[in-house]
Amino acid sequence: MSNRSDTDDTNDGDSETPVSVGMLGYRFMGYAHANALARLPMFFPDAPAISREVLIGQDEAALDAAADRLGFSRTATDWEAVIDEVDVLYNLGPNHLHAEPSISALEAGTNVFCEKPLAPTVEAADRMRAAARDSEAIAACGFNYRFVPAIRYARGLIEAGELGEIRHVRGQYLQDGWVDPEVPWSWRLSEELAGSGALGDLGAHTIDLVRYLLGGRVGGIERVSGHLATFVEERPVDGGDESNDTTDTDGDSAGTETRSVTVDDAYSAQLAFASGAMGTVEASRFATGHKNDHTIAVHGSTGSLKFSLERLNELEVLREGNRGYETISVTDEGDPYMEAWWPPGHVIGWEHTFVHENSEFLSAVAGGNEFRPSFEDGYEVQRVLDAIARSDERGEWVPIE
Ligand code: SOE
Repeated sequence: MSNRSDTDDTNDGDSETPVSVGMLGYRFMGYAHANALARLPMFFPDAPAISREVLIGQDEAALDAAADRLGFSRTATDWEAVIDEVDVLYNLGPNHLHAEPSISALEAGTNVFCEKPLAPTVEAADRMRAAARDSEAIAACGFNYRFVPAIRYARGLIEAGELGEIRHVRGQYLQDGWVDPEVPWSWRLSEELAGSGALGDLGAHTIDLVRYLLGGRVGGIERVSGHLATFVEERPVDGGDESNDTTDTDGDSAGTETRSVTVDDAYSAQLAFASGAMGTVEASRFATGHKNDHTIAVHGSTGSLKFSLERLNELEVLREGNRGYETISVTDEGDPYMEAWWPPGHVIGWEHTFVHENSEFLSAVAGGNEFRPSFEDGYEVQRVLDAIARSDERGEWVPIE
């Protein structure tokens, strides 16, 4: 791997020492975050300079090619050998690899950005948040939908009391990437590797948004009633490495070997808040016709709001006294993050949420400031996911433990 001079995302020859980044994982989330790092100097010049130092993975050939495309100076196949050589470790690996590298990095004083869900289990998430508490380093959990301008705008309306007393929140995360039973097995279908299916992969986002938007206004989730379902119990194994993320492969299964699906393909749950407010949340990987359809609605005593990721530049708001919803284009200069991009009305996309998230996280690292969502937030989400799964097993409401 040749060393490169163009992998330092320095800001206009800034003399500051770049924040060095090690990135574990180089598929879907690797591209999302490496793209975000590359955009920072141009659109968020106040963010610290970044050096894309080392890309970490198992398959050396794939790793080399990925390092070229993602702009990393070198590669490594052993995360333990490099976690104390960088300022930040991005842990973008499969869920079962979230705990150990993140904990080791924090113990070495290295800042950590770990993708969601924080861990496959609430026990592992608890160990991760304990390591973050014991470390001076910053520990972030990758709930990128907090960094959608319309979501930030929505939170401002709720916080300002524009909706009045909160009565309902309802969230859906609908995809259909697994409807075809021939889509090969992936680590995302294994309870041992992922922890859960749609519940943790998609539901984690929704539960985090519920917490982020409603904050202290509903007194937290007290108990839940959950239902999980698996529609396809076996899937073909493709020729690639078993941790292949099927969303990244061509989906052709080479042989006749099959492997069991040991997680949910869909979940639904009811949430009871301390304030008496009600929540209804669900996610499915079998919502035929829905590609990445994350929606959330909040209904209060004097108003409501509705957000859809498929129209992420807009927010539908019903204000007191109006007969119907108004559709607000959250693209004005004064709207969250929008001054970094284009004139009003020039819409942004899914990938921009990662640029916003990384600018905030890396600025917090450079300034030694708190960053949210943290490992504490990731742990609180994991407690809710765990309760939903326990409720499904018992067939009754269960408290958050
Ligand atoms: C699942 O396909 C997935 O990639 C999630 O893992 C991501 O968190 C979500 O943003 C998009 O869908």
